[in-house]
Amino acid sequence: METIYTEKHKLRDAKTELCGGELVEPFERPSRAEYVLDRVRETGLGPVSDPDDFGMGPILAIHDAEFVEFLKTAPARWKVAGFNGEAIPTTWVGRRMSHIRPNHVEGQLGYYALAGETSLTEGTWEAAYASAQVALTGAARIRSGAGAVFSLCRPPGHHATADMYGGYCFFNNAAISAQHFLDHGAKRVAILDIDFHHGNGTQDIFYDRSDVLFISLHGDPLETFPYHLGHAEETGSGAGTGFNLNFPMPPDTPFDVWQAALHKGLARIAEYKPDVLIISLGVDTFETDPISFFKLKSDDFLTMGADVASAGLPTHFIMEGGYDVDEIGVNAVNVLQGFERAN
Ligand code: OKP
Ligand code: ZN
Repeated sequence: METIYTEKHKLRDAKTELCGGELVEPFERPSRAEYVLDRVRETGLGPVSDPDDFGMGPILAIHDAEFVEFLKTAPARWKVAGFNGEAIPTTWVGRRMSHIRPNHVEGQLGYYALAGETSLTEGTWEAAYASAQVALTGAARIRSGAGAVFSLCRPPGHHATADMYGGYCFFNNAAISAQHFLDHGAKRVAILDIDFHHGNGTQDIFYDRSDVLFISLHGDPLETFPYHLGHAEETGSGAGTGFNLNFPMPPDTPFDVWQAALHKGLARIAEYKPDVLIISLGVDTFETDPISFFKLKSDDFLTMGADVASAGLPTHFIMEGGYDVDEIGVNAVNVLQGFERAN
């Protein structure tokens, strides 16, 4: 399986994450992608290629233009405003408050952030742009006939909505890839999100549409990030009713319970008959992930890959989360090897 990768992810190198009232070293750090790349090379998974440049068009097919411009300019504007640290929101649009966009950069952070842990820094926009190009290149490989491809995206994307960033995400790589397939002849795309966290951004982007089936397995939002979306009752709206499927699961969920949900998701995908399957691949379901609460073991990721292969679809793996950095390479590549061995 080919891997798409660029070093430009290193431009996303925040010094701070707001965690438990402290500013800590971000969990979402450059070494994550390095470890995954090392493991891809060590296992001989396949060639590693640079992304092509598809420009802004496919990003703007998903994201609001003013939001994109905000992400690009906010760090410099934050400095001009006289702030010395990294840009972190200090306000929210609370219930019954106005959705008029403020002029001041601090107010715009509150307007565009869906969470407060993610600092905006110089270089973030360029890294997020490159990450989206990695996903688009992976999509193009599938369009030209590859059965599977691994887009080693960083920063991740599944929490980003059309006009909100947060949860370490800026551009929604999976959504950008899905729309790219649809704009090039695909009739139906399924996105299966197996990151520990609910893919609220992807769900939100496609919530009222039937041309993208979104399925997410995740920690129950009553207990964990992103807290405010991801319940089982969320099944889509309007034309999209029935095309959104959530499997929230409680703390300490072991692999057999998780796998039963995976099988239900795969059954729904088989019924939907998509032209292509996108996997939002997070490995923060791992038992020692520092910010998550499932109990999957390294070998379970091999089984998971084999289960995904049983769908028999062209499959675009897009990297999302995973924060036990020492094991992220083994776990992510286990999914890909499990997939390949089953094919
Ligand atoms: C991104 B992805 C740590 C809390 C972290 C944000 C988690 C974002 C996860 N104190 N909250 O889904 O892996
Ligand atoms: Zn996650």
